[in-house]
Amino acid sequence: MNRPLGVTVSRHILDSQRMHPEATGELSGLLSELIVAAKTISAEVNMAGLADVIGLSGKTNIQGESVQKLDEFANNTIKKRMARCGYVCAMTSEEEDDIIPVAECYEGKYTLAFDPLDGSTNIDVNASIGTIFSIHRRRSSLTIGQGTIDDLLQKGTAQAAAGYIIYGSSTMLVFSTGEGVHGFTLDPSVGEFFLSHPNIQIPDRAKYFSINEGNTAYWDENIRRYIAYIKEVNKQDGRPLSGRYIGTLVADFHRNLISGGIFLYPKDSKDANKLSGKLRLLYEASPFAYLIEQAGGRAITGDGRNILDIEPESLHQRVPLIIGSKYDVDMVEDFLLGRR
Ligand code: AFP
Repeated sequence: MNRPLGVTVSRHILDSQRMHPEATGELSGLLSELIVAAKTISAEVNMAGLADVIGLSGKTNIQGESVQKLDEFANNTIKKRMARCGYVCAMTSEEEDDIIPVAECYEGKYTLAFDPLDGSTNIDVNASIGTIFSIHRRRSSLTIGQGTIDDLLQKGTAQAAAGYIIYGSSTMLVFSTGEGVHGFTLDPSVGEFFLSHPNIQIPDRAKYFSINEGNTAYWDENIRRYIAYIKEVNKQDGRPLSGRYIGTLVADFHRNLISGGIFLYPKDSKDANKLSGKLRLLYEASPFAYLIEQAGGRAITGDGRNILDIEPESLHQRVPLIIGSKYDVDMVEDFLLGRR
């Protein structure tokens, strides 16, 4: 079989680094280590159903959710590899209560926030799952040694890079370092990611909408009005939109990014004490908001804030998230802010 002479992800990262003579190569090094962790997780995910890797680990995470064995494996793989890579000074994981410290002899100038395995309820049913990451430059001085929680609690606008790996019909890595969004597909026969989706731009108009409609009773009236509106028939302006919801944000985001779509996890009243969102700012909303803006889309909370402008207050803070094609996010905002 003739194989195309593809651009490997390492080649792509090094070429981008060359465009910046001031670059030290540390971000490139960090990304390369993360890619090794992703390949390790991908190999384990592909064993699900064969080896004893599916099912519960018997533990509960900070969010009060049961931890799957694969969740635990992915978390440990990233944590152990990145703690010794020499490029990060502190980490936080969706699966850990507190900041993950990095030994002083290994500390570097970046921080890493990650969701090791997003969509864990989909593991047992063979639907797509993913890993999400967000990288910031540390704010504290390198001379201080270990990074602090303050280094991790930074706005989305300050990200140096963000991305995800989707374990789906193939394994894909999609990331941005602020110069567009690029997608790479893993060729499992050679164990290498090749550039398959250069410079991804999200279509300006959504083809799909993604929301958990089981939550309708908990939504604000304005969200109900918007969802009813996009289901109305109006061929001229492309309605009704088609509904697609996987329940793995990585997979819902990826489909909408490629095909044009809008994903909504608005604030709801499920928690009787307060109206809140479900998704986590540092591990989900912020990295995806960074990617979507790089791809020409938008990400908002629905109450007048852009996701990237939110100053995080805690590691596991939750936010409402409305993200996707620009035209459609603008439209939701009009509904939510009472302009329609
Ligand atoms: P899990 O990783 O616990 O399965 O959560 C997945 C997730 O955080 C995100 O990936 C989905 O978009 C969202 O939750 C789905 O939530 P609902 O099940 O409430 O629709």
